Amino acid sequence: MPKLVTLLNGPNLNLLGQRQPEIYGRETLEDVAAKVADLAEELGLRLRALQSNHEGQLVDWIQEARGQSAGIIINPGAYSHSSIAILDALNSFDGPVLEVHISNIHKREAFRQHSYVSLRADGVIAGFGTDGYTLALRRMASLLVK
Ligand code: CA2
Repeated sequence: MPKLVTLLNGPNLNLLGQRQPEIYGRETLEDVAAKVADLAEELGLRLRALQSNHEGQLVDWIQEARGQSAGIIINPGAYSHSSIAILDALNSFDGPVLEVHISNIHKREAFRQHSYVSLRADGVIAGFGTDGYTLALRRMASLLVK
C-alpha cells in the first residue's frame, strides 16, 4: 500500500487563480491539487488534499493524519503567522512536515516574516510560486524512503 501524504491548505487559498495573480499565480487550487496528486502517483505515494478557511478544521485534519499519513505538506496561509494551535497539532505528528508558501514571505510585510509552523517544519519553501508544492512532494518522497 503506497504511503499517504496529507496536503493541507489554509485560509483563502481556495481563491487561488481568481485574485492577485501577480502574487499567487494563475493556477487554481484544484489545478495544483491535481498536479501534486499525479506526481504522488509517479513517486509511489498517495495524496489526501484538503483546504479549509477554519483553524479548528485544520487542527482536526492534522490530528487525523496521526497514524494515517506518513507526512504532511502544509501551506497554513495567514495562520502561519498567528496559530499556536496549528503548531501544537503539528508537534503531535511524528512524520515529516514541510511548509510551503507560494510567495516569498521574507520579501513581504514584517508580519508575514515569522511563521509559528516553521518551528516544527522539517523544511520550508517560499517564493517558488505553486511549483513549491511539487518540490515539497519530491522532498517528502526522499524523506519517506529513508
Ligand atoms: O505565500 C503564501 O502561500 C501565503 O501562505 C499565502 C497566504 C498569506 O497570508 C501568507 O502570508 C503567505 C494568503 C493566501 C491568500 O491566497 C489568495 C490567493 C488568491 C487570491 C487571494 C488570496
